[in-house]
Amino acid sequence: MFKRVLVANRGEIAVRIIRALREMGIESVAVYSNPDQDALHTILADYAFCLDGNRVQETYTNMDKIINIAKISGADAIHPGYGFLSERPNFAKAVEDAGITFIGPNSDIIRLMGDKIEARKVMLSLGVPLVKGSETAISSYEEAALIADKIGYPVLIKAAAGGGGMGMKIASSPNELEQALETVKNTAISLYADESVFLEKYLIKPRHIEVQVMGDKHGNYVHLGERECSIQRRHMKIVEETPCLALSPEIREEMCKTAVSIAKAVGYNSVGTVEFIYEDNEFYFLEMNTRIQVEHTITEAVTSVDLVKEQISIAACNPLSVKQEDIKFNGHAIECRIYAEDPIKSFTPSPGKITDYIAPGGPGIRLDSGVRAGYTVSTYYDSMLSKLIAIGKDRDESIDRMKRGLKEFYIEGIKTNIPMLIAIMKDSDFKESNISTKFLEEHNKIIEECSSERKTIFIAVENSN
Ligand code: MV4
Repeated sequence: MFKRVLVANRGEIAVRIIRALREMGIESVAVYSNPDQDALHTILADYAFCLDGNRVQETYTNMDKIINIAKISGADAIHPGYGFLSERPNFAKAVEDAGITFIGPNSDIIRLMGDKIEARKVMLSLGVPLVKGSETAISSYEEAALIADKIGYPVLIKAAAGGGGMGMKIASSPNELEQALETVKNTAISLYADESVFLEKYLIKPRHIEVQVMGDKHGNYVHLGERECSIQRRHMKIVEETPCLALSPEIREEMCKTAVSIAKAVGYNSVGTVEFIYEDNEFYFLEMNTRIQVEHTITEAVTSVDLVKEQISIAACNPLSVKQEDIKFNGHAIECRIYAEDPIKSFTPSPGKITDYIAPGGPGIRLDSGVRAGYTVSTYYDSMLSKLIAIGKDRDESIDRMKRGLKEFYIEGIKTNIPMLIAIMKDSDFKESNISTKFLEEHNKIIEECSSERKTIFIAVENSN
């Protein structure tokens, strides 16, 4: 096992990783930017190194500096968390080349899954269901038009190097195709320096369901069930839950088996997630994420498997601690992401100092947070502050606990999306799990209620924020 691990991240996930390391008897090394000098992850780690001298925006992506600090501090592994350097094959490779263990799958798998066209080819060869579309990169407008005519509009143009909703554009009819193609190509060049794009039939109102998998370095593979992640806004997930009410036991089994077969086929050796879209009782592969995900917490809640400890242990060449038949699914879990956003300024980031802070607790509540009273939220980083997880014997109980936890959560000094989360929990369609990726677009009243200055809402905000 490792003696000391550098955590190349910040916020709640850095805290989450430090906690796992401490339970495992491994020392933690934090890195931090100037604005994060008194952040929770900086305080909680056994050692902390300042990464100043860079533009603060680039601090946590400075590969050379981070690898250097790992060497200086005597860390034998680096945990990248999510975002930042977590899915950059060149970073994973550089870490390995420096004689340090990268806590994640090997760099070849990260590279493969980072190329959505290559990933599609692998899935095609494995017989994994794919949305109809191009099998290779689109080389010309004429080729795109031909494929689009064959599969029918609307179509979605996606960047090969994209993912998570970045670099995509819908063409609803032939006359929008050329423009959409140009736009995605240009975005792809400026964001990823790679102009490869592909095309898929656009599913109008799917659910987004993903399966958690794990593989070790000894050829063992398991799944840990699915997560329903449909409730999102501008590609930012807001609420996730497990299990997904829409799945029959048969489809769930099929989806989880498919995810495991993908992990096996590529020799996946870490924790990972296979993303699907689901519509009309059919699921289709979207992408595979090779990192620990934000919403891993709900899977932990219903399986009692600690995914971060497992990820660290796998990287240290240990076999998985569980076999498929040992994994039992208990109860229902929901995660709400707490963002520092101002609802009356159309949910733009709301930076500032947290002047008072009361964390929710009690039965069935877990809070993973990167902030505390006295901490100043800056605009340099993602505006997600915390994740509130509610666990119950069934979905109704987890919803009741979530509502209660959200009302207890008191964050003074900045605006948050807590009122919107409470409105979602109270919504009748949500209660019936009548949801899709279009949920918030179709429930404008949830957003309007939270963003208007109507007195009733303001009382609610004042009392329960
Ligand atoms: C799609 C789609 C509909 N049809 N592909 C967005 C994130 C990226 N992983 C792929 N995404 C989508 N791909 C086809 N052919 C709809 C989405 C999508 C979405 C997917 C998951 C979660 C939220 C989403 C919100 C809007 C669109």
